[in-house]
Amino acid sequence: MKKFPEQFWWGSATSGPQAEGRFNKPHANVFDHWYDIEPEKFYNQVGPNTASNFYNSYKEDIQLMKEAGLNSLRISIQWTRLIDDFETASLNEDGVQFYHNVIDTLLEAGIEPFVGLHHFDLPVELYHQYGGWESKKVVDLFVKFTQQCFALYGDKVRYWFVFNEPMVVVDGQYLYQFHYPNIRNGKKAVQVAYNIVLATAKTIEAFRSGGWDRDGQQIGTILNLTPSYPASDRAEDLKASRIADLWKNQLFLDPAVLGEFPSELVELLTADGVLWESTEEEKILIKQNTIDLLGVNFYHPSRAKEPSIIPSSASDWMPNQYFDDYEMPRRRMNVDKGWEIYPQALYDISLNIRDNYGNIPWFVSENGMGVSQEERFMNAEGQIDDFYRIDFIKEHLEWLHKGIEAGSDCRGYHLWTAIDNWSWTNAYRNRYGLVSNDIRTQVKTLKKSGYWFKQVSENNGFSD
Ligand code: BGP
Repeated sequence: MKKFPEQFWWGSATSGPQAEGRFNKPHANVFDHWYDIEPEKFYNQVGPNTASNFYNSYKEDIQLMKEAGLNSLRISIQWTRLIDDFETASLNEDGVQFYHNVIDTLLEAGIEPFVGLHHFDLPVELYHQYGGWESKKVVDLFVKFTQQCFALYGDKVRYWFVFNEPMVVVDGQYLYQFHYPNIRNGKKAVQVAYNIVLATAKTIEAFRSGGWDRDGQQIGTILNLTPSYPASDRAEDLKASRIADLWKNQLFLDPAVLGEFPSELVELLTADGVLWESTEEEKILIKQNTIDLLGVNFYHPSRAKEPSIIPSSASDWMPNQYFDDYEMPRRRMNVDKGWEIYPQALYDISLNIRDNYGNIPWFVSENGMGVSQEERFMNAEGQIDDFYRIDFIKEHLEWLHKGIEAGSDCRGYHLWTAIDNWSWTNAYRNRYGLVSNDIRTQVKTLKKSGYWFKQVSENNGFSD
């Protein structure tokens, strides 16, 4: 039997934009807006309008989550639902009440609410008016919004998370064009990364100076870590992998946990003429306001080889001028999603956190397997027999368990996700849930993995 530490968080993550639907929301975020103007960019033209209808069905959904054994759930508060006026952070009462209801229902069900404050859902008005995360003005408006969240829900919520996967915001919006506004501008990307780090530190500062940590409440952030492995031992590949790691992982991990950016990366960006604009005062703020708890989203590793692109000037700067993706022969793939499956990386992450990040408390805040057309696995009883998801989770948990045995302070495992939900431009193509959702009828049914997960949670582990 593989037993996990006592009070281990067995749970899942979801997000406001992917679950709630746009019902009664006073503002549009960047995804809402993008869907309004270019619906053809979304799989089957399905947008975020209904999502998994959580706004209307949160009570029933939370009941299903309980049936799947969750003892904790990460939700996110949408800036565009809670706030009426972004400049003053005045409140939208319907939004205020909705999040009270959700948090109360979770607590009544014995599910600990973990609350995120930004899940790719920048208000589009703030992009059009100020350039979004390019602007430090937006950083300050965001902090005002988070202070409202702490004041409203701070007595009920023990675990707060400032950002979800900031690297995806940088990559999607500013480099590789998969989030609105789909820009390609390396210099802006670097400034946005910095501004998000600054926003994280300023929010943590506001949380602590406001006394919201008074009863042991903690604040953290959620990073998608993708350990980098070199294609070979050749010096060129080793260098490529080192820089990939600096950019993809350490850029956000180091300031969050250690309070400073990796000097190697700062030197590289300086030499290339693309370093962010910052002040000495901000540097101190970042140093002093590091996280209590780290959330790690792990889906796939990254493998790097010597790059092929040679930029001609600083204005063409892109981080991948330093590394190319390497497709290792015979690697295991999740074919539907196009991601490599490499559970051992969770062990490597565990040791990295133990050895290089002061063994900070952390948890797996997302991990999961997206599979298309899951109806093909429906059995005679009408249940989806997702044996592949059970195997996937089990293998990841085995490596995580080894990491914990080696002394890494991992406190939980959250699957992406409890109930099949809407996934950005992929909409409903790939399903991740322990519970299936028929998007035409919104009928939700536990999959085989849902029953299995409940046993794991109840036994605090599983047999080999
Ligand atoms: C993570 C996000 C989630 C979720 C997940 C699955 O990057 O934090 O919001 O969407 O990935 O990926 P996808 O939706 O692209 O299949």
